This record gives sequence, structure tokens and C-alpha cells, in this order.
Amino acid sequence: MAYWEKVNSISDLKALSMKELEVYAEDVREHIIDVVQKNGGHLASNLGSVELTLALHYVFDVPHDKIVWDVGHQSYTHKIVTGRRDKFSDLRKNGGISGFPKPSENECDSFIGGHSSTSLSAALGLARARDLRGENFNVVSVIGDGAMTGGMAYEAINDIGESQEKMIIVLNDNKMSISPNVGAFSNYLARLRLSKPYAKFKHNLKRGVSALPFFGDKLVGMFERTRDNLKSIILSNKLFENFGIKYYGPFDGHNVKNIIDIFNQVKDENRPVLIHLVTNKGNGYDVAETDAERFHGLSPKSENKSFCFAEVVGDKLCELAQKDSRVVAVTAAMKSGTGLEKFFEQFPERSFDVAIAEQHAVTMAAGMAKGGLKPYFAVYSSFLQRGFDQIIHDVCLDNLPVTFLIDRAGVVGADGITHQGIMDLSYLGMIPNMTVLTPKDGDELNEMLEFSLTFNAPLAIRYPKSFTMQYDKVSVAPVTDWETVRKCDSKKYILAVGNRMLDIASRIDNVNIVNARCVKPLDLKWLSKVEGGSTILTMEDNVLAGGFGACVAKYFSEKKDIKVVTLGYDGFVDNMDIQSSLNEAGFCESNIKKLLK
Ligand SMILES: Cc1ncc(C[n+]2csc(CCOP(=O)(O)OP(=O)(O)O)c2C)c(N)n1
Repeated sequence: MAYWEKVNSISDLKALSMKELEVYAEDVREHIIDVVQKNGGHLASNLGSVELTLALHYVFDVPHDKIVWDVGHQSYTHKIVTGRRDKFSDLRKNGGISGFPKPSENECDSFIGGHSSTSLSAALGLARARDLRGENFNVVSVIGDGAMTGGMAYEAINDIGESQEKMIIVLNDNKMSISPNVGAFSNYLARLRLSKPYAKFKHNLKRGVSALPFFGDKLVGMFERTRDNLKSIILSNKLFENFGIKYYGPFDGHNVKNIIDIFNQVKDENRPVLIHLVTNKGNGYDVAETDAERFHGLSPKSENKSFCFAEVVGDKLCELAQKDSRVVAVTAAMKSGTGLEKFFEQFPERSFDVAIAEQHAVTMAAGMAKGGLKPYFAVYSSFLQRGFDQIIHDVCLDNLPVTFLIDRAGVVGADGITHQGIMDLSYLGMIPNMTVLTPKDGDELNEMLEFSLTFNAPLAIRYPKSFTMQYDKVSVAPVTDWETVRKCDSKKYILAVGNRMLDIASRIDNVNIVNARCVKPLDLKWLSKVEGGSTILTMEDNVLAGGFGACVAKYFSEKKDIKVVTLGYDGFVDNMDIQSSLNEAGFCESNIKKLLK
């Protein structure tokens, strides 16, 4: 830990020699391993980006220069060197530092991160703002090969290439998304990587000749032209250059000295440039290097093991696929997180990983449904926000039978504000033709999946990562009807949405508890029976605006003798543990009892 304590600021970092920088990189790596093993977090991605981050900070000056991290899950080294070293042990803990770039946390985080493929657009925006305001600084986007598969990245490249704005794109190519990267772009990068020896030769040659007296610059010019010709022979497709973005690489992304040289060479170029760095995900930690997928994201040591909805999904989808050949599964680079691994093994020809492309996944699934298949798109709630228009325009307008299996719904804990799945009931609830179900446990999810097979319209089933208890089955009614799980002699009712809310509600005495498992459409039969003088409390792991409670309140808006109280979130939830998020929103016994009085 020789340099961990000594490097207190970026100027300390810049004062290190190349040798010292290499030792410091190892210190940083050890601390990252140590903290992430306790607190959870994105281990492999961060181990792979230590050197490139140190090199960036060695050459550029934040916050004057702007570094935009794509997804931002790989920004731990950046956090450590930008004044957050002493808080690093509280990574991803409430009151500690976020696992993603967060401008409100530190001025060196130039842009929010969490969702993939946004950095090129954000960086271009910053560059345009800089120029229009007559300012002078560098803008650097750091984007992974996985994040490069998202549609926004191509929209940005299209714009960047034409605009010719001065900006630097660092492509961190570790051949992996969470799983091994997929798609034609990934294949293209593999071809570029094969040209590696050439790139090294080119770099060394250029450095050598530019040092020659008198003729050095001319030779460099000649070399540049020859190099471009050579390159067009060696590389059949100069994708970036054809888009107007100067390409350099591929280079070894762990050779900190070389990367510093490269950044120094390009930082004054007055046009968009892309530096292609090849890195190892999990670099320097054997187990993480060998199994980068498992070490992509670790859960905190303290997390209690409960039942996983994703496992139920995996098993049941395989069963459905056995009996119905129309069943196909779609993921946007989240095969393991959403429970589809088994399906991918058993039905490879009916499994589709479309890369980090949620919008495309939605419309592609709509096409599959139109073509006679029964697609299931398994996706995290917050990432499905990307496909909002596609759900409206491509799925629901034509009433197509696409089933959305929405995992990580509700508050998510340590991933924090960018990953909360608390908007889906609102944005799905407002779309005509969409049906929205929320299971109370694994058995009910099975029932809903069974129901989905014959349901011939858009359907969303939303659930958090896990459930802790299995409820008794009390109703044989269809899953679109609400289920009274506790009946008592009272005119007070809790309408609870999903397992988390039911778990909390079941701790409250003397109140009727209803499993409001079909959020859309509302169970009008049940609602029409509510008598005057009743109090209804709705509970949902979702924002209040446009949510379930808002719909129930609207239903009763004319009935002045029925009191409706709604519990949910007021806005963004900036917490990194689930219990604090629930408590702060008032999902605790004392508050619920007060509201029911
Ligand atoms: C819109 C969106 N979809 C999915 C994810 C989940 N996710 C986080 S990191 C990641 C892989 C990113 O791969 P890459 O950019 O190559 O970075 P690496 O982890 O390999 O360094 C994915 C799919 C996300 N953050 N945002």
C-alpha cells in the first residue's frame, strides 16, 4: 500500500514517475478488491480500467476537462483519485459514495451515469456548449465495447462525425458486456484487435521519426499518408474513419506509460478522435479474469439469501417452451440477471441476446409476435424505460402479444438512484391495451406465466429481485382478479401491490388485506362493492404520480364517503438500501397505522 496513503490529490498523482504509477495502480486494485468484496459492486469492470483511468487523470485536468463515464460502473478509480479515497470504504452504502458517477456527489463527475450508451451524446453536448460559450477544455467519453452496442451510441456517432467537434472517445474494449459481448459490432472490434501488432509498429515508428531533426515532421506527414493507405489495406472496413472520427489503436489498455503518451499526442487534435484500448475484464485478479461474468457485479456480503423471482422465470419459461413451440426469449445483455441462462442452454435457437439495446428488443419482439411467435422480453424495470415509445407505438397500438418480464421492480438497494424500478407502474399503467400483473410470490408468478401463454395481448409482469415468503393460495379466481388475503370485520382495507407491499401489510392488525395483483386494469368488480364509510390504503413500490393509488383514487373521486390514502414514492429515491427507502416513504407499521385511523 505504498502509494495509497501518499496520493492525496490529482497533483500528487501527476507527480508520480511511471514506475510509481504502476505500483500505485496495484494499490488501487487491491483496495477495489477489498471494498467490493465487502460492499458488493462492479468488480471486474473496475479492475480492467485502473490504468486507463490513471492515465486520463495524469494527462487531463478535471474538473476543468470533462470525463464522461459510460454506464459509470467502472468509475471507482476515478472516484478514488478525485477526493473520495477516504470514503471509498462506504461505497454503495447509504450515506456513502455512489457506485456510479454522480455530479451532486463531486464536481469531477461531469455527468450522471448508470444507464448504458449515453456518454457519447453527453460528451458531444458538453463539447458544443464549450464552443458556443467560447470556453477551452477537453471532453473525453470513456465507453465500453458493451455500451457501444446501444442504439444511442450510433445516433451520437452519426452526429459527432458530421459535427467534427473536438472530443476524445476512449473505447475500453474488454470483449465483454456482462456476458461475452455479442453482435456484428463486437465482431468488427475482434477484427480490429487482430491488427494489434501493426498498431504498435505504427506508434513506435511515428515516435521514432518525429524525434529526427529537420526532416522529422515531413517524415511524419509522409508516414501518416502511408499509414492511412496501409491501414485501409489491412482493415477492410474503417468504420470510425468513414464516420469522420479519427481512429487510433488498438493499444494495450494496461500499459499506463503508453496510454499516457497516446493521450498526450491526441489531446490537442481539433476534431473527434477515438482511442481503441484493449483491456482484460478483471485484470490482476485471477478469479475475476477467468470468470468475468460472475465478477461483473457482486452482491454485498451481508445480503440475506431469499428466493429469486428470476429463477422462477427461468424454470417456468423452459416448461412453457416445451409445450409451445412459439415461445421465444429475448434479453438485452442481461441473460443471467433475468434468469434466462437455463432457457438459453435448453433452447439456443429460440434465445435472443440483442446486446444493450432495449428499444430494439421491444420492437424486435413486436415483430416476432406479429410473425406468429410468443416472445418474452425479460428486462430490468429501469432499463425498460428506454423502450417506452416502442411499447406504445410498436407493441400496444397493434395490441401485439409481447410479454414483458420486468425484474428489479421497485427500489433496488445498492445500485441506487439510477437503477430504481419505480416508474414502471406509472408508465405502463397509462398505455392502452397493456395489462400489468404483480405476483405475491413464486407460485403466483408461475400462475401468471401460465396465464400469459394464452393471453393474446401486451402483458407486463413486474416483480422485485426476490421474495422472502410463500403465501397460501386462497383464491382460484383468474390472476386478473384481486385476491383477499385477509378478511376481517372492518371497513378498512389495504390494497397491496406485489410481494414487498403484502409482506409489510401483513404485519398490520385489524385490517382487510387485498393482493391487488392486477394493477391494470383495476378490478372493477371488487371496487364496486366497497361500501360508504370505508377507508382504503393503497401501497405500491412505485412513484405516486400516475401509479396504482392514483388510479384507485380517481375511481373513487366522486364518492365522498370513501376515503382513499395512497402510499408510494414522491419522486426519485436516492437511497442505497431497500429498507431505508421503504422507511423514508412511510412503509412502516407506525405510519400505516396512523394513515388507517
Ligand atoms: C440501458 C442499460 N441496460 C443494461 C444495463 C446493465 N449493464 C450494466 S454494465 C453492462 C455491460 C457493459 O459492458 P461494457 O460497456 O463493455 O463495460 P464493461 O463492464 O465490460 O467494462 C450492462 C449490460 C445498463 N446499465 N443500462
